[in-house]
Amino acid sequence: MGFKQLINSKKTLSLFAAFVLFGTNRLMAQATAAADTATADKGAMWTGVAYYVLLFFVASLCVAILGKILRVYDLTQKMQGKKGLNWNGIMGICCAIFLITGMYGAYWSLTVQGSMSLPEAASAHGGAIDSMFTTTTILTLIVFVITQICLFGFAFVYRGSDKRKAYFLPHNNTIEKIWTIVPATVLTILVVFGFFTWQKVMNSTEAKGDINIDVTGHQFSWELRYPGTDGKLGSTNFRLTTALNKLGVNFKDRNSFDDLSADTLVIPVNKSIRINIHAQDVIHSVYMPHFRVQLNAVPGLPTFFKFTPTILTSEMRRKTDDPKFEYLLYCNKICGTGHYNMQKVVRVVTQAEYQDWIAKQKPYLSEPLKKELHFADAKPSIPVQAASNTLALNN
Ligand SMILES: [Cu+2]
Repeated sequence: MGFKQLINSKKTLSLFAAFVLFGTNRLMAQATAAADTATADKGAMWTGVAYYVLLFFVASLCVAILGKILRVYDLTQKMQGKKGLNWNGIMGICCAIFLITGMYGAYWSLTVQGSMSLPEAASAHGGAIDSMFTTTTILTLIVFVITQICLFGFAFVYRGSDKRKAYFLPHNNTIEKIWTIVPATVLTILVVFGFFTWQKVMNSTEAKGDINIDVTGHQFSWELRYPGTDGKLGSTNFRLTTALNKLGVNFKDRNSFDDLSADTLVIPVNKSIRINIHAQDVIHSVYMPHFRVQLNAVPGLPTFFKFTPTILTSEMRRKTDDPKFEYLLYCNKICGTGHYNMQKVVRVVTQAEYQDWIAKQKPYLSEPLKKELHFADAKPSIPVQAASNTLALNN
């Protein structure tokens, strides 16, 4: 195929189109990310795109040149009456090389990146999740190794040769049975194992925790609400949401009077913590990897997760040899541009430290909110504007 034909061929054009689209995508993504930092990064962005475009063309050119050289060599050999290149042999050896390098890559990924996957479990149910994860990983790893060896090993060992003829195997019931029954059995065991583990973790019959905490997600932060001395959280209604009453707490419910707001999710060790999960705009996801906790926060659909932290933050700081270590609550749903920054510090403390901390937290029902709601002890001078905003409360 000549150079003109190469340029004109549909395949080349569609490849180029896909590449341009990919480049534009990259450009758009970078442009969004760089929107805040304005023009400063623009130079770097264009250099980045140009670099990848150039790299793609150089790599394509190298492959094309190598292919042409081999083709010319092959034709020359044939013209001289020789056998030419043994493509079956080359492809077979390529498969063997791919098998060895691929297996090494998988081993490297498992040992180097695998150790980064999950930190030590710091909750009572964490062990059960981990053992399920390990069982699944070991089983899939065994299947992966066997299938890869069979796939590329067979392609190498039984590569095309003039000395032997391929065996024609149209159908074999025994093989069909084996490769249907074995995976079905293994998958059933895994699903049933997972089902019982999840049932045990969620344990909804004993839904009430020692401490109930409301965790509400919105773009792009988490709001926390703790119960006061009565241990009960007041109800909420999204219609009551105002600038001051961010969570739409219903103050007709007396349980809400002593509720507290907090900046850090402080929880006592070895106590059952129930977090009530809410979302105010889009779907977010409460994710605390150390505690093996993850549950979506869906607008209009309150959910909860109950767990028992078992390792103090101070103990974890010693274990990780990191004096600044903090547990974190992340958002695990890509919920918008500020998603990456949507996190809250979680601190596991002793019961005494928790009591000290909770005593210092500010009431959710702040003075300005009392004024907005016309509470008896608030000053009578309420602006007309604010008063009209409270109409929704009487619905
Ligand atoms: Cu989010």
